[in-house]
Parts: sequence; structure tokens; C-alpha cells
Amino acid sequence: MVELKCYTTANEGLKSKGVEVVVDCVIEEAAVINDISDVRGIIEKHLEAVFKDAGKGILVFDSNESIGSTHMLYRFKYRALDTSGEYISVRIIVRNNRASRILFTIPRGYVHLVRFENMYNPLRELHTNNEEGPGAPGQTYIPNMIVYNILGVPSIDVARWRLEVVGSVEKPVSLSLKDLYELGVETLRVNFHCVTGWSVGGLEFTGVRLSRIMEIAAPRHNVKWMFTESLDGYTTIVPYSDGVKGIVALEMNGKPLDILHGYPARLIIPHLYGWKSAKWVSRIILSEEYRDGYWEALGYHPRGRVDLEERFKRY
Ligand SMILES: Nc1nc2c(c(=O)[nH]1)N[C@H]1C(S)=C(S)[C@@H](COP(=O)(O)O)O[C@H]1N2
Ligand SMILES: [Mo]
Repeated sequence: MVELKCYTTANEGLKSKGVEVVVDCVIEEAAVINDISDVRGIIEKHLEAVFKDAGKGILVFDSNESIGSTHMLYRFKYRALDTSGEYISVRIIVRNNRASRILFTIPRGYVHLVRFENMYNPLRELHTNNEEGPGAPGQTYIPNMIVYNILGVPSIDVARWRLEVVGSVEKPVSLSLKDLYELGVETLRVNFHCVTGWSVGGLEFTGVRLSRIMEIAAPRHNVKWMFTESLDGYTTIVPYSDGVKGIVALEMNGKPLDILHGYPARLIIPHLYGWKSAKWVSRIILSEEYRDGYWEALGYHPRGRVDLEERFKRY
């Protein structure tokens, strides 16, 4: 059996989609991928290391997708013979034709079969140089943003909506849309980069600097992470030092945000991939400890810097 470095993670957004836990494993031997049968071979080898009953189910190819110009994501479904409709979804992340990571998303009925309970350490991912690199490697420019709402579009009651900043802060804040405008807005002209490989240039977002909001909330000195929750149940996380460079955007190209783009407010953190720019944001939680948001639990990077191509976790 292969020796694996794996850890497990979970969050509410994934649970709402029937995923109880995710097992994320580093593929140690740099396995070269030439075709789909190589991918299948890797999965088969890992199944028995990850699950107590492996080898008894059916493994079916589902889809593959290129992520930027350097990465490919393969999806398979693994169905054990003794369960009804439920299946384990398997994802393999391939970088420059080498399999680097394998993830299993596990519905409730399977959890007891999982062998792992380690913790992921995001700090190892942040040691790379902190100088700003050039441009957006592996991206292709397109004219308009593609709308994503992985957990649906929430219904909004702006009169009740608040942006809360809580957690490791001296003064928790709760801001209405009017409060935000009264703090003063600025317009940024930015390029926006989705991790899947598309970018849009020259978008204008108007909003309140997160650094301004943090002046009011007064984060404690131990704060390392900024975790965001949205009205649709979406979550994501960024290092605090990256998050404070962003804005809480209220307008796009001179008009209030369209509902599909996150009305009444979304984050815009231009130097990080788009999944970090949470739409319909309602709460910002500052903390010393890391935890995965929706996409981070599926293998995406804890920071997501565009210039360094931080698409997926590496450690
Ligand atoms: N709440 C929420 N925020 C989200 C997402 C989402 O599904 N839900 N998708 C993210 C992704 S992957 C990208 S690329 C951008 C896309 O922004 P747009 O939908 O305004 O084009 O939103 C990000 N913010
Ligand atoms: Mo994205």
C-alpha cells in the first residue's frame, strides 16, 4: 500500500451539497500523466490507502477541465457496491503533466471508511518570496466576467443586510449599506482573474477600503487570516495582510452591483484569484487560526496570488 500524506477538511457550504468531508492527499512520486488510464491508475492505487474497504467499487470517468494553461483537473466518480445512490467524487490535480494532488469528496455514508485525520498547515504555502511578480501567468483575457454562483443566488433584504467584522478584533462592527457609503468610497480600476484561466481587464469597482474598515474594528495583533461568509453560504479565506489591500465593492462600472455580481457588497482583492473576491459578503471573521473555505477545501490555495500562480495547494 502507498504511504500517503493526507488531511481531511469540511465546511458548511460543502455539507449543503452533500459532502461530509474531503480527503486531500499529496501525490509524492511525481507521476507523469499521458492519458486518462494513467489517472485511473493513480486513483486505484490511492483508494486502498485512503479507504478501509477499497477495491470493491466502480470507478467512472466524469470530466476534465484545464485550469489556466498549466493545470488540468480530472474528475472521477467512485461508487462502492453496497451503497445506494451516493458516490465519492475523486479529483486529480495535474500540473505540467504531473499529478500533484488527489482529493476525495465523501458523502456521509462513507465517512467511517476514511483512514485519515491530519491537519493541513497553510503556513508552509506562504514562504515563497513576497515580491510582486509580473502579470498573470497562464491567463487568457476575455471581454466580460463569467458569473459564478456555486451555491445559488441568495435573496437579499438590503434594509436588514449588514457587513459584520468579528473575531479577533477590539471593536466588532456591523455596517449597513449607508454606513459603508458614509465611510467614504473610492474607485479602483482593476484586472480580474479567475483561477480557471480567464481574466477581464479594466473593470471599475467602487467601494470602501478594507484598511479603512479595519481601522474601526481594530484587529488584535495575533490576527493572521481573514475568513469571509456570504449570504449564499459561500466562504473563503485570505491572509489578513492580503485582504486589507482589497475593498468592499458596492458598485461596478459606476452602477450598484448587479445581483448576480454580489449586490449589495462583494470583496474585490485584485492581486488574488477571483474566488477570494466573495460576493454577497455578510461577515468577515479575523483569526489567528486557518480554516478552509469552500474552494480551499477542494484543494485551492490558501492565498491565491495571481502573479505567483497560486491556483492549488502544493503542500
Ligand atoms: N458568494 C460567492 N462569491 C463568489 C463565487 C460564488 O460562487 N459565490 N464565485 C467566485 C468566483 S470562482 C469568481 S471567478 C468570481 C466571479 O465573479 P462574478 O460572478 O461577479 O463574475 O466570484 C467569486 N465569488
Ligand atoms: Mo473563479
